[in-house]
Amino acid sequence: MTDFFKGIPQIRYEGPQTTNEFAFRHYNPEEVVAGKTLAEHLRFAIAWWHSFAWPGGDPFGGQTLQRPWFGDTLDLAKLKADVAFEMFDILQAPFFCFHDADIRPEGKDFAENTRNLKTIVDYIGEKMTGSNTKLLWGTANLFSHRRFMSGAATNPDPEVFAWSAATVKTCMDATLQLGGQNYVLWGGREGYETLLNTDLTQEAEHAGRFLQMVVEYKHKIGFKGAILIEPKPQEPSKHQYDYDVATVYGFLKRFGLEGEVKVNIEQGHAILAGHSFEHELALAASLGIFGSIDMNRNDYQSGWDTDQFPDSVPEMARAYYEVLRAGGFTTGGTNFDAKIRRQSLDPEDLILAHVGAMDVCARALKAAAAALEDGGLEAQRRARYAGWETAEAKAMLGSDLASIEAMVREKGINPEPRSGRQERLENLWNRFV
Ligand code: XLS
Ligand code: NI
Ligand code: NI
Repeated sequence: MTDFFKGIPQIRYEGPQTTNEFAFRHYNPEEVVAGKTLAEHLRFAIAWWHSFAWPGGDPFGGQTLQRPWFGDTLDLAKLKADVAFEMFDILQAPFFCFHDADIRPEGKDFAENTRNLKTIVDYIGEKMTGSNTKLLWGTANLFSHRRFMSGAATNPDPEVFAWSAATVKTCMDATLQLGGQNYVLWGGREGYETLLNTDLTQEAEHAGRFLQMVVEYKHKIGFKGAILIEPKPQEPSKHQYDYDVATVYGFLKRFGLEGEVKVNIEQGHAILAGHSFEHELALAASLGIFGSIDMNRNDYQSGWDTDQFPDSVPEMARAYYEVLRAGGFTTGGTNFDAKIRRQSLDPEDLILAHVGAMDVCARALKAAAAALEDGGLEAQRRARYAGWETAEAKAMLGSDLASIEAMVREKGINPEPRSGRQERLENLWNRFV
């Protein structure tokens, strides 16, 4: 045991009336809602990078957080893992997620990176045998080190492509070893700063081939989890290729991967792309590529990826409504890709940020489940399209423009607009949140 979280009790459900800060007020992991426990619905995961590796910097200032495990040695990386598993236990967290660079010290070359990764993955594997926390997904950090400044798979330098492919192989091996349920690729530097030096065509070809290799390797090693792309429109590059769900789907189709790869959708990224979170979720479900979510929020004034913890039940309820309509998570879950503010120095801040966020998500999920169970919204959605249930309307889709023109003349078709009932539906929705 380390003493980092000394005095902080394990968080338990005490109900909405409790005034105990160190308790769940809404997240009762065992509570059954719509046929599953809240733990099974929500599948919460802790992000290693934000919670244990982030030093608290911003563009104008450096490190604010001083953690006893900061430093590039294997012993400190093990201490970091010890503290991580203590936090998972305090929160009863079902899952965690990691990048290679979050968990291992940076080596002087590829061989040392791989050795370091193996040592720490073995160590984490041992810790997992005595813990209830599982791995939701692993990934490779192909964006922080200076070698990736012009991209990883899309880098003009084939040596960077090679380094990146080799690194992803080691991270997929690590994810398999730890029983991970998904493998994520966020194209951190896959984009451009200026079109003046960029060959869009060639970069897309390389990115497509890279992803095919990932899928080939997944089958080769018998990894049963899902491969997930995480879309994001801007930041860090001026333009990111995996802009949003629609763009990623087009890319997957182009390279024949739409049946192999799904998406990990992040709240803040959806907003940066000019969409709502629920739009991205609904679209992914409709395209058959919904995988998992990164839960967070951005500050609505600052306009960049501030990765704060979610605090809005009504907004999250709209998101979970789409998750439930999509049939819920299979391999995916709710990963808190969120960090405390740089002034939140205390160990308690780290714990309570997660407690609050888990409660917000639980309330949102329960509201969404109640709205879905009520059925009123879905009945009205279906009623709006009821005209298409007639044989005549269906036959029209197999017809052609000239025949439809003849039909419109013959029948004297002259459509009368009908209310979309938006406010009435909003009122109905608001009964549940
Ligand atoms: C950054 C991304 C990143 C991915 C994992 O904006 O959200 O944290 O989730 O590489
Ligand atoms: Ni993000
Ligand atoms: Ni993310």
